Amino acid sequence: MTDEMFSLKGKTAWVTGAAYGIGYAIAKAYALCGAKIVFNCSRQETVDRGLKAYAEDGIDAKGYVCDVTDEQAVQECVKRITEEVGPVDILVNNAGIIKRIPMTEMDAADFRRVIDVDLTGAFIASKAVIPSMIERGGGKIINICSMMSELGRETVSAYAAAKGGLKMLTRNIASEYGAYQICCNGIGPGYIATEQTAPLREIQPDGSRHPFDRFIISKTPAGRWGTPEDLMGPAVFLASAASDFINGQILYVDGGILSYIGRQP
Ligand code: NAP
Ligand code: GCO
Repeated sequence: MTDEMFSLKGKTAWVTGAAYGIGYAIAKAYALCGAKIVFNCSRQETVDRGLKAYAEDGIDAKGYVCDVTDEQAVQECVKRITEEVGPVDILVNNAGIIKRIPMTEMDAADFRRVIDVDLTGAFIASKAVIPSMIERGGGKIINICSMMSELGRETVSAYAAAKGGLKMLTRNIASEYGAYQICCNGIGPGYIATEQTAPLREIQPDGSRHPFDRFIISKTPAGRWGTPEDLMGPAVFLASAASDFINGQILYVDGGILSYIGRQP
């Protein structure tokens, strides 16, 4: 065993939705381990924001405007990535949205959009890279799942359904393509301080912490929100040769929240 097991030198890593937040941290970790970085977002301004951030971090990343729910656009994006950078060795299905609406008040269109981005998008992107991975003897696919792959809570029915489905898509890709040395695993972040969870951490008018913020702190043994940087090591591990015999697993990076019944009041 050497540290080469964790090297990503010469690999092309495509992290969807990696302009900022969790995806950006994962892509930065991959760059630090030697990978070539490509990412996509659905909006030009977000791609531009990401390119600026990568450049400031000294990372030569390529960004593409591509909505992961548009299969033709994804196929064309993968063709461009292959021509301009190289075949995708590592795919991280990170792009995701959430809509926090009580189920009985949620339009079916809103429900479908969350499922489309968070679940179907991962199917579309994975389908686009698997044939090339098979031809080249293998690859790594990492799906960014969630606490909501295991738990429900009020107002996140679509998101939980999508992330629960993403857990099973992870297992099914592992089952269907493991024989081709394709490893498909998931990372289940706990509550991470990003733009997506900013509304849950807003300081209240009286200067106090958001009730949900206090709730998560109490439910997390680590006593804090996670940061995108907490995901860097687990993501490198699952993208590297160090995890070649791990397939279909979800690695929860949650500060212990899933294991904890909660402090006695
Ligand atoms: P974020 O800050 O909201 O960033 C989401 C990224 O995805 C943005 O770059 C966004 O760019 C992109 N995106 C959204 N829809 C897209 C689409 N249709 N096609 C392509 N790109 C798209 O999210 P985050 O907090 O970093 O979370 C990243 C992933 O981790 C998500 O899958 C989320 O569900 C999951 N997660 C987050 C947490 C947490 O606590 N933050 C915990 C567990 C899991 P555009 O809007 O420009 O497309
Ligand atoms: C929410 C949060 C969570 C996190 C994450 C937890 O509203 O409950 O957004 O869903 O995003 O998925 O793992």
